[in-house]
Amino acid sequence: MQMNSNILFVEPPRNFWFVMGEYLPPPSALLILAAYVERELPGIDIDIVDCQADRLDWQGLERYIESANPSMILTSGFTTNTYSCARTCEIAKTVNEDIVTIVGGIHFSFTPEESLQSFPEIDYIVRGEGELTVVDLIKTLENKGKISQVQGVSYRNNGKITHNPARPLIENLDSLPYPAYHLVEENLKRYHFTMMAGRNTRYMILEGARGCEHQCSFCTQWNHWGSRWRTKSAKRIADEIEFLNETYGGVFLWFSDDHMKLSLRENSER
Ligand code: B12
Ligand code: SF4
Repeated sequence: MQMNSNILFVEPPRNFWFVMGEYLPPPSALLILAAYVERELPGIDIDIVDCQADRLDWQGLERYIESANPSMILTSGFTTNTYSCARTCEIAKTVNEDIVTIVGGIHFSFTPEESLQSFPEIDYIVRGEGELTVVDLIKTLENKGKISQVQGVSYRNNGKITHNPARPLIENLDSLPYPAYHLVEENLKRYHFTMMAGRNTRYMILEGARGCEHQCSFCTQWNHWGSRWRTKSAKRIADEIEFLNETYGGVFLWFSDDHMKLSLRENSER
């Protein structure tokens, strides 16, 4: 299929977590999603702008969007980053109101109704696991198909907020590609976490597993991932570590796992 979209993943300017001292993290969720979109929709032109690493403020982001001229922008938010995601979408719409704005991540997954009410600049919210849904959504937008058939999406339909049914989770996490660090290769030397590994140690994030079976009342993660713990195989995790280290010189590798359950990867090769 010929794809015309030019999509821009945006890591917006953010406030830092002062408790953790001085650090610059890679935009892990965007790298994981971009890798999947790139593999499944090879005709699509994909770019990632990381405003932290490129030291872009809001004006800089606006200029970047103007020159990239994307047809869609995608951004990701924890609760603390909600306003920066909304502002990113607002800027995109100021540059060109035809740019389709898509957000996802933990905060928007839990608050789709409230978020679509509060932020008219957001067109689509991808709830929960993003890979399959975002590919389906991009294809459907490209083909001018029926958004009502895209599972896991919330959106405005003739002014009415609509929440399509949830999408089942991916059963085999080994089927996911490695995160698309090649799309931020220029920035790799900048990612670091001083308190954990020093100023000059290359910091990368990878996933071994998603979710958790416990249900701590203060935690959003178990609910976000359907109260299940799914893991990649031990071999896949080892291959991914080797790949990040050998290809990109990643030395401080931070596992994003909600629960490590190291001893319980019993179905995996050791
Ligand atoms: C690594 C990490 C960090 C790193 C930085 C990460 C980064 N990339 O910027 C550091 C250490 C700096 C950090 C800081 C903080 N963190 Co933190 N962090 C994590 C951790 C462990 C992994 C994040 C990750 O990469 N996950 C893997 C990705 C793939 O998962 P995901 O984001 O959910 O994405 C999937 C879907 O949600 C969806 N999706 C996500 N985004 C998008 C976007 C689009 C467009 C689409 C279509 C889909 C989509 O698709 C993805 C793939 O399926 C998570 C826990 C976790 N396991 O997620 C906590 C977590 C995100 N952090 C959390 C918190 C609270 C914080 C802080 C606020 C802590 C504090 N008290 O100050 C700060 C915020 C700093 C800031 N201003 O950004 C909470 C957020 C809870 C919430 N309700 O928002 C989490 C969930 C931990 C927890 N158990 O509660 N964090
Ligand atoms: S991820 Fe941690 S805090 Fe959240 S439910 Fe599981 S054990 Fe509890």
